[in-house]
Amino acid sequence: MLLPNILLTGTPGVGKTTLGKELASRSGLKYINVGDLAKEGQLYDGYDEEYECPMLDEDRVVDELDNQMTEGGVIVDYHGCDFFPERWFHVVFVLRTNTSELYKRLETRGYNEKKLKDNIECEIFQVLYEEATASYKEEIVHQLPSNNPAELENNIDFILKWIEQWVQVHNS
Ligand code: DAT
Repeated sequence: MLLPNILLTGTPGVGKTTLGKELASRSGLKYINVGDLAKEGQLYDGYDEEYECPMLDEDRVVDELDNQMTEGGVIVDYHGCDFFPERWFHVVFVLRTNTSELYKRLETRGYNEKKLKDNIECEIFQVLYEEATASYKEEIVHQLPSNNPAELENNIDFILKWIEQWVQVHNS
């Protein structure tokens, strides 16, 4: 059976992981968190002194995932998308969260002032939405609000329906 690949993107803290894991358990698709994958495989290339974090080796991440992506049925979670091959994804969801709510979530994570400010600005200036529309056909890029549990439920329902339709169209 043909299954779609879904990209969940957006500023850190908008709820990609929460949504991705729930979607995977309800749809049977496989969930992949690119940050965790890189950590497990040490897919890094250098260290970012300013942000005090290792830098992703994008080419190795792509190589690592390519076979699975070609097979289909994968939900990918990452706060970036311009280095993934365009052919990988059938749909892209950019989660969006209001500034005050996002601030609370990131503060809980213990982010320092600079990291907090940069991530809030990233959301205000819709950096990830613009990256997504620059990297994929606009008609496959959708923004979803992700401020509260009701919106999370709506997003799950919406994406499950989208998957069901895609599967019907591509397997008949
Ligand atoms: P991300 O993977 O985008 O970094 P996350 O899934 O780890 O985000 O979520 C960050 C925090 O926000 C976490 O404590 C769960 C919470 N959260 C996620 N989606 C939410 C929603 N729709 N409503 C309320 N809280 C949410």
